[in-house]
Amino acid sequence: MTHPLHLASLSLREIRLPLREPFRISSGVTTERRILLLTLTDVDGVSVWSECVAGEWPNYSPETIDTAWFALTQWLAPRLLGREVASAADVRRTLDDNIRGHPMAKAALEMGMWALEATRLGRPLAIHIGGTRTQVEAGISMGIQSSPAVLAEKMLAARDAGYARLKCKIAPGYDVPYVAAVREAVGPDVRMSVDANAAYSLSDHAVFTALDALHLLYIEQPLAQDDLVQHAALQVQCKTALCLDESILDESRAADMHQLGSGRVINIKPGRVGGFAASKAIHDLCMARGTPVWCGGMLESGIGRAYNVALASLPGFTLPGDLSPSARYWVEDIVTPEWTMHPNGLVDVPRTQPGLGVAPRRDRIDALTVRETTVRAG
Ligand code: OSB
Ligand code: MG
Repeated sequence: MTHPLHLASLSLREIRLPLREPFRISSGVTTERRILLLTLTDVDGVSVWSECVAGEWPNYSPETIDTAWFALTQWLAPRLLGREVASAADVRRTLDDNIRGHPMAKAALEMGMWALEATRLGRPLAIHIGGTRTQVEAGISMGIQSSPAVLAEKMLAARDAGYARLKCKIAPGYDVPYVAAVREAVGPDVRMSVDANAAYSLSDHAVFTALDALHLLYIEQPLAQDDLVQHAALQVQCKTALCLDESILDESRAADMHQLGSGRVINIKPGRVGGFAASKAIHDLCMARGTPVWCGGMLESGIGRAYNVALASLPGFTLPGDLSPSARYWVEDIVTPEWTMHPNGLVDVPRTQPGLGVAPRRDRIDALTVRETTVRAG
């Protein structure tokens, strides 16, 4: 079924892409993305693009674009260049062997190898990784705003645009009145969630009790990024499901979450867990236990989004993902066609052409590039 993959060169480039509006979370604000794009080329000259989702600053996870650049050029690319791997499913093991951490750097390479394999086999990426859906539901993730009224107005517009779920970023001082204003504006039936990005502690009972009254789908990552034990204590107190993002780094953490009762939903970001093999393992484990999962986002360009949409088409992704269309983030994306959302909140999964299903716009990418390097076998 699969054929060996043999990488000949890996190109890295950094592009700068300004966001249409600043994105503020509890731990910092992003106004312009510094995006690391990879081009993987095999010995037959077949070439695919992938994206590393590491941020500009280590405020979500320890990785940044600069640590990923270093890890990829110094440690990870040399693991794959000039040697055959039996299949994309084996890449994870090759990259994890005695190299700890750096999941976003690993994921960019590992997911690129899945796309290379799909392309070589003439298959759409989504189908190649086991996706079954033809469309996926998109939710919006809205940054912290200057007032409850401003947030409510934006979320009303998002509801009217068709988003299947509205997620508000929260932080101490920017929580209950903000989320209550949104609930009031959009009505009782709209699916809503909040994401604290680890900004709270167990002593914040009052906040969680008030959120419990707002009928949220889940509260995402309320407590520390490396915690499972305190989340379990909080889940006992909260009626609302907890959803873990930062705390789930692989399938063993997902199993621990189930064992400890630290949450009832998982946000799978393939970058955070090291790629598609790990994402699929978490997905399979959650499906077996009846735990819903959804695909998170990291303000990706249209290249990274292709990978997220493919992942979200797996059967266990039963909740809307952070899969907003291109125009939510960028004046102009770097792929054609751009990603769009139907008025009912659905995004089409590319299922006809081999590979990603969108074409990177080479001229535009060249014009946005601020640095570039190529690593070759040798
Ligand atoms: O916690 O989900 C998060 C962006 C950067 C860092 C962390 C998060 C996010 C998002 C972005 O919520 C969602 C998107 O890409 O639309
Ligand atoms: Mg999150």
